[in-house]
Amino acid sequence: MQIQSSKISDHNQRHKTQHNADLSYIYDRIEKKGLDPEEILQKVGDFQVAIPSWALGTGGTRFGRFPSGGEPRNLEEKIEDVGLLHALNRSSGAISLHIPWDIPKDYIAVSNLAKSLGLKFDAVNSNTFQDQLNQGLSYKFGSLCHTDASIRKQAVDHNKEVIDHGIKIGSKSITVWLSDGSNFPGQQNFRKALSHTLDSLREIYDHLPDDWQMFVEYKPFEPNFYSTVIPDWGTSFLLSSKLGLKAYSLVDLGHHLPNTNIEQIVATLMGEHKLGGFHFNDSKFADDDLTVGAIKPYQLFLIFNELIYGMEGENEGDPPIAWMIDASHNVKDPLEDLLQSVEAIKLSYAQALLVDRDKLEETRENNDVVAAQEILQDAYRTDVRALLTEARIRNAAAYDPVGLFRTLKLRERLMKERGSKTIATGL
Ligand code: LRH
Ligand code: MN
Repeated sequence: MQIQSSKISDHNQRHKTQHNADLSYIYDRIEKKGLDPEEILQKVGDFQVAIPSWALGTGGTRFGRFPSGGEPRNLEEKIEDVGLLHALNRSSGAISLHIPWDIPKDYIAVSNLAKSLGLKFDAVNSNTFQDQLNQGLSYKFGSLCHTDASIRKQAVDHNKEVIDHGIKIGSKSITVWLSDGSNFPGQQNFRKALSHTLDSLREIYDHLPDDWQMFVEYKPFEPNFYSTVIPDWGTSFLLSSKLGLKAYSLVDLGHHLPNTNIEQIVATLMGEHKLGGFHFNDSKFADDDLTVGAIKPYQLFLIFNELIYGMEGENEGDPPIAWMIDASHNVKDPLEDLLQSVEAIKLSYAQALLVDRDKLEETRENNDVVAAQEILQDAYRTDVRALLTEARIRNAAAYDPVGLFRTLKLRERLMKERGSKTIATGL
């Protein structure tokens, strides 16, 4: 399913007057700050977020799953759904695949379909947190860390296969998240588990093409509830530093214990040139995988404040950071949820671009704490939504993506096309 461009231009035309009023407000605010609205608009327009292939259907918890209907039944329909998102916001220009949930049957056809929708393939994800039907040995007690060398080998081979799939579709990075850990004191030898994991990651690292990256994703708990082999940024940084220049840490916002200062972790990893990418989502308690910006929007702004400090400064020469969403939708329409998440990410980026960095540095050097907060919160409290809207309209996308998704009854059309009981592979 594709959206006729006339539907989008008619929609935008209907909102032209209101939009122009909103736009002149923000242009005026930005110029008063001595900043160039066009320069910021260009950066906002160019900012693309990768959509997770495993979040195009409704997710669930162990307590239940409530499918929304019209979910994609295969990889091609997942790519089409990301194509719909990209047509509506021209900001979802990539898809991140999870293997084996999304093994392409026809690499050429899948690549051509993605290209025809203006999509690239971001990081591919391995999966040694589940046992597949045709799998010889179980990952019940771990994978890359396992006490049994043949199980470690099976997991290493899987990750190499994931890289090979990625090469065939033009991806340039692999994300390795390990559920490996233990549920009880005494169950695991922490030292052996970590050294096995490092040795196994090194074998996978050596399989990377020269222009590839490996993202080491950390998580404090779940599915193991006593220890996780890679629980925090420090362990991920340790491993990615020992592995080499192609290895980086990946920050999943939901993978932090309550009240963790994630923006400080971002600053530290960037300072070491080891921040590779993000899994954006939001959370109240744990790895809730909620809509980005739904719970802690100020934290997201503060994270982008640190990101821009690096991107426009000491990290200018670094490889581009991988901007990816990792969310799960229990009660929202998956596509509406993803549209809201992309919007929230770009809002925080745009707000952070309004921070007067030189003035902020000055207040910090003078320990003028009040003035520092005033500078940050003035940017955070600036309504930049019209800037994002203008960037969309200039890229032939929709004034109101969620609004148009509903007006065009896209979910209803997907349900008619695919059925109301279809369930997408994924979490
Ligand atoms: C683990 C995780 C990881 C994915 C999975 C779907 O919680 O964040 O990034 O492999 O979710
Ligand atoms: Mn993740």
